[in-house]
Amino acid sequence: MRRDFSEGRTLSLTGSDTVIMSPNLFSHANLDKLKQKAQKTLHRSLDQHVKLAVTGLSGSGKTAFITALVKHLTTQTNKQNLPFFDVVKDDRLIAAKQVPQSALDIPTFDYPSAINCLLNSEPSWPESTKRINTLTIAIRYETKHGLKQHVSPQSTLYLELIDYPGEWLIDLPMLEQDYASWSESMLSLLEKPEYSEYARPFLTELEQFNSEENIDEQALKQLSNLYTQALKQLKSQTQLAYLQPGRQLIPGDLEDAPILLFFPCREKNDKENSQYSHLASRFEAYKKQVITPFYKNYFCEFDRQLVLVDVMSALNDGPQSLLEQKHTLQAVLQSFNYGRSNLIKRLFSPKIDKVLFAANKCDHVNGTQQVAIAQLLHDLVGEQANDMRFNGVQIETMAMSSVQSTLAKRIKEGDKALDCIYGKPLNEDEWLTYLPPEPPNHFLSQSQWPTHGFEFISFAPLPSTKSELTHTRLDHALQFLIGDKLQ
Ligand SMILES: Nc1nc2c(ncn2[C@@H]2O[C@H](COP(=O)(O)OP(=O)(O)OP(=O)(O)O)[C@@H](O)[C@H]2O)c(=O)[nH]1
Ligand SMILES: [Mg+2]
Repeated sequence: MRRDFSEGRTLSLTGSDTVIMSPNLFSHANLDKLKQKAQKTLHRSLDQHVKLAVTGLSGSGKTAFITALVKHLTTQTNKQNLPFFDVVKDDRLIAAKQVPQSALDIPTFDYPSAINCLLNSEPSWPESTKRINTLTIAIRYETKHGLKQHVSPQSTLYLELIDYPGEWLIDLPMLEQDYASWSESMLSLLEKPEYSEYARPFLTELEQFNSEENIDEQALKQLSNLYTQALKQLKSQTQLAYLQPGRQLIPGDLEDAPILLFFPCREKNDKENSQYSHLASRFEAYKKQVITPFYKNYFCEFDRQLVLVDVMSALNDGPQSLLEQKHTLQAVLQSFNYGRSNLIKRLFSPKIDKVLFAANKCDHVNGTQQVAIAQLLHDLVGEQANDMRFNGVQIETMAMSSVQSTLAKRIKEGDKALDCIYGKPLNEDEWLTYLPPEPPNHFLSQSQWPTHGFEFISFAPLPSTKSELTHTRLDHALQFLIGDKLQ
């Protein structure tokens, strides 16, 4: 049924939908408005929000990655720069820009400072992160397929990123422990020969500590400070990352708060008002009031996850470090995504469907060696990756450098060509041509370790030309992490 609009009263859109129209309402202008409104509503419903968890231990390169991502998406979106990022390759990326974040209670990622460091005439790395912060990037693009293309040639993807001190990530496995089991695991670690020298003042004082006595805040504070000192020493002198509680290293807003004043103790004592029970209740309070809200508020509901790993620093430090890195990654990943305990299940609703493991800073080795670095990482996280795949998560492992610090340089030595790297070592004035040691492509035990160990050098970021950054495989990473959301 269809009547003349100018006179009519009734318009049948489908066989059953009957809409009563006033003739003077139904001018062309109004029809256009209605169309626009309908399109806007559709656009809005087609816009997508993606929360990307940028995960990694302290110093793994989270802040540098976020800075590089913002820089490349906002000002360097050309095919030469991001050839494997489909939306750029297909000329469909319209523009990307930072937009107001939805979380109003945490600071905004300080992109201007971070990018200034990297683009400076004497480039330097952004500072280590001291507080949680966040940033949202809106990416407007032309759609490619199906329904979207039919109704709307454009869509927007809101990409939400969170940056935080890597030390805080290490606290997550504590949620599955009670004070006694946590104490046992931390003390066994500190007592290992390679770490005990850094923890000696704390361990010696702990021997004198009587956990049965009534609460003595002063004594607890003193031992707690010694424990924090031990953690700080281990952080600065070794590559050990499993240092709990993370807030004793980077307190954020909790500087000097009593909730941080606890340490591991084996002398179990259930007496009410004993030092031990006081420590145990502080430990539980830390879990409940610090760790749980942090993860609940900021870490649940992620869609995608990037796990950055600095394998070369662990190799530099020796076999024990590599082993510790493997264990730390296992512990964190297990509880992060697919914790088996009910508590973790209640805390998170894991909906992450893609995880990228990236051996970061791969420009510390030459192009051929980068393959070995990616294989080594694959070996380190193999078990977790397998669990995730079993749970339906898509996994990829690659070697990447979000900000490049070296150039490839081939030099001749007699008949041989040597694939070197060229850059300015951190804190040095002279540029260096360096032949990196051959990295292993699988996990090495102590007995397999080469006699002279490994020496990979860290470099300052490359000076930028035309205020642009360079990268290694950042485009591959972007394609894997969000490429499918930009179709
Ligand atoms: N070559 C290279 N080095 C990098 C890269 N990203 C980070 N680095 C090095 O790693 C250091 C730590 O990087 P950050 O980005 O601060 O690491 P983070 O994970 O944010 O560390 P926290 O804030 O302490 O948790 C930098 O100071 C650089 O020396 C990269 O893409 N390439
Ligand atoms: Mg950081």
